Amino acid sequence: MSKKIALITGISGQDGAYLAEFLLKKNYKIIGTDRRSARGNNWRLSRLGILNKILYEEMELGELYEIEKIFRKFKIDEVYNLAAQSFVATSFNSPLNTSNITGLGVLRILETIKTINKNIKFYQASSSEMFGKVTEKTQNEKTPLNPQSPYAISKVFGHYITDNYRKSYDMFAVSGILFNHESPLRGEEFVTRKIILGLIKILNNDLKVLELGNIYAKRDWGYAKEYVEAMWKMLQQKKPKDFVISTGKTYSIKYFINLSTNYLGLKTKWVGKGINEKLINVKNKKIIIKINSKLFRPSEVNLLKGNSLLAKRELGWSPKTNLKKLVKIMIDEEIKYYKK
Ligand code: NAP
Ligand code: F7E
Repeated sequence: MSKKIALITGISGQDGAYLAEFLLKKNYKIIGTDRRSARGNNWRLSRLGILNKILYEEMELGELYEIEKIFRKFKIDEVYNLAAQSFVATSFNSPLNTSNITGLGVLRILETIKTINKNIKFYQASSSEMFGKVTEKTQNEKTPLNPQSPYAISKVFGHYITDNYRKSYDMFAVSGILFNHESPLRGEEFVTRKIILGLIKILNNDLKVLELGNIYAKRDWGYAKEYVEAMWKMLQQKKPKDFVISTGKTYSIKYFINLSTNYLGLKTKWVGKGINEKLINVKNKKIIIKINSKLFRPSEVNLLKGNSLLAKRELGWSPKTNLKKLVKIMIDEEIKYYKK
């Protein structure tokens, strides 16, 4: 039997790398798309040892003709649309680009599938950020969306247009509403990796103080390597359906910092309040973390906590790694690769 062909947009990102690793083990042929401007940004695929096992094609999600070219060249079975301007903070400074890529990019792919081959299965990377200022204590597939950033609004567009193409054109198009998922392959701008890398830099005297924004926001953090399996499972269902993927637990950024300093063996103490709150290294009395108001977002999502019971029931998916274990995985690998 010939191999199934999966197209992964955003192959150079965290999820693209783990998903490619996962699908290769399932004997898929992988076509990974990247941007001309980012060629060479492939450290994640190198680290997983799969750099040479993927067929690369250039694709800028803003260019319809580049998308169509790839869909005409290969007989694709499954598409995983992971490419996006994915950093919420940046979306406030680049709302037009974010809407064009994170939002309209989804439509460009759906239109291409509709025109070229409606049998291609499509996965859209939707996000818990769409729940925004939450209207329910835990969020599931039926919770109303209330987005708070250009990023989240673009994801809402991607989410609804996927739903619309599924219903209007009888396409197998689904969205996974994934809550925050982290790993050693997380981008350095996201708060978990920023904290871990920052603390390790401080321990190595490469940084004096780590600056953060709102440390009281709470997130439902899972392990990215487990979340990509749920993406695949969604495309193997008999009928297309959307699923929430989450751990069901929520913790503040401050709690994440405390777990990290504990695991690193740092004795620390929080002092001050609000903008003056600081984390002190008890041993040498130096400030390790301070708050920078410039890192606050114009509009914040204070709390996210998912309910993925539907995924457990219908996909047989549930999270396995708790936050303490995730911190250990991230710190161990950060230390291993630090300055290599
Ligand atoms: P990531 O590490 O930031 O990766 C994003 C990918 O998109 C990168 O490969 C990036 O390529 C690519 N990209 C950006 N702009 C592009 C453009 N104009 N044309 C083509 N490709 C472009 O994100 P991630 O954490 O793996 O997340 C994967 C997807 O899931 C994203 O859509 C994200 O919004 C969504 N999501 C993530 C989470 C999470 O917690 N990680 C949760 C829910 C949803 P470059 O290397 O060229 O920048
Ligand atoms: O922020 C707060 C910040 O940037 C988490 C993306 O993958 O998950 C991610 O979006 C929280 C926010 O992730 C800093 O204000 C405080 O409340 O790690 P983050 P995010 O915005 O939740 C969702 C599900 C996605 O879909 C996105 O693509 O941490 N925070 N101080 C900070 N955040 C950052 N980045 N940097 C700080 O210094």
